[in-house]
Amino acid sequence: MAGEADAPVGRRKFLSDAAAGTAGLVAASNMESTGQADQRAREQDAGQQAAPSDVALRVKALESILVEKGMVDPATIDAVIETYESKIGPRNGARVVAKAWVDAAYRKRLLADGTAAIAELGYGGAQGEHMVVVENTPAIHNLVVCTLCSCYPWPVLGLPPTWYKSAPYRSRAVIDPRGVLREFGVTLAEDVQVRVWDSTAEIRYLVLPERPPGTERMTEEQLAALVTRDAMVGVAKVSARGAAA
Ligand SMILES: [Co+2]
Repeated sequence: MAGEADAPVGRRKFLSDAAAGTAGLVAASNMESTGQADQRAREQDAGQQAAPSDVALRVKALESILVEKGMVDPATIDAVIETYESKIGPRNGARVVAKAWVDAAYRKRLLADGTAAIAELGYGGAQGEHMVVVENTPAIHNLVVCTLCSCYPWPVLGLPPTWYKSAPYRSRAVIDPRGVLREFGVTLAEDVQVRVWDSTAEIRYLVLPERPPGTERMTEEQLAALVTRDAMVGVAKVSARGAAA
């Protein structure tokens, strides 16, 4: 894909690494309620018939015909998808994060009931997903994964990136979250606790990253421009560097 050429080594590794499968890792994550486990079992049943959906096959067929007839350039399609993955999609989440940084009452509502607080800004899932927002602090780092498929908080982040759907990320995020974070360029001190959140069809997690130092005088809009998709999945921190002041 167009965007992968300049992706960090870590992401490319997740795309190419044929390491461990995911069997048995759900228990290892050790943090699911019974309800989530039931949902997980249903997802797993569905996943075992892992043929592409009818819609996916039709889309692929259409794309092939358009490319074959020279009507579209595959690089253009990739560029559009990349835009939705990394630019347009995550802007909703970035606005949620920036508002939480500048408005203490909103932050409190967001952490207490993510679904309702996100809906206040006009974002919500048509499928009724429950949104849970988890806050990074100097002592706690949160990381989001879907161990079985690619459940993702799409109303606030758009389309999941390819690495998020890759088997190596899905398995290693649970087995070795610190190692995964290092490959994304995030090295955490030993005393920082890492929490891994396993998304389901019904519960989607969004990370509220730490507000970077040196941003005290920024407006909500300027802050939103700093917030990246990766930071809201928990594989990056938000940096004030390179900010449009
Ligand atoms: Co899933």
